[in-house]
Amino acid sequence: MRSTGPLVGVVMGSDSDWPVMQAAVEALEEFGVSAEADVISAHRMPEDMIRYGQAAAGRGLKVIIAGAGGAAHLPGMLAAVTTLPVIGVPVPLKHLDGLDSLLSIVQMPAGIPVATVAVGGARNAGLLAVRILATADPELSAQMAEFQAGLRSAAQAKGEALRAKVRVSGAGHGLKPPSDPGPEL
Ligand code: RP5
Repeated sequence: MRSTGPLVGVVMGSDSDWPVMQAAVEALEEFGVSAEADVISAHRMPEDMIRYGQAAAGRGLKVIIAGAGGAAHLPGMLAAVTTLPVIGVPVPLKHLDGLDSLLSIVQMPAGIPVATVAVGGARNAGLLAVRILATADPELSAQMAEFQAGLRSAAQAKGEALRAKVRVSGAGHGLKPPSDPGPEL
């Protein structure tokens, strides 16, 4: 499955969210998933936001990733006007470290889900969108399995390097190096 039009809509409340949100687009690009990106502000352009959400499925989008900061109403409001899965990305702003964004996005009322990733977790939003699309795309699913195998190998290599370091220095567990038995009593 590789349609020509975008399958994922990556939208955000302002272009100031882009430094965080671009990681979602990058993750989608890694898997060859076509995406579009735009600024759709829930508060500053509410009519456009409603239009975007209502038209999204009809335009061929399968997933919406929506990021916003502060009083972050964009993901929830889009979820209210579309049947597509919506993934929310809490964007951290200067104050409150993104906790405000997180709570604004995650505390949705029953019936209108938004799959909320970690504060600043746009890459995971992209990867989650890939997983959703992969349920209907065996090729994409195989790509995801390969990606996860790569993560496992990288983590194993980290463990191997750490074990080797501890063996050499005796550090890391409060151990003395084997060459230093300590003072004789
Ligand atoms: C939110 O207000 C946006 O999502 C952004 O995170 C924040 C600040 O927007 P700007 O003032 O930088 O345009 O709606």
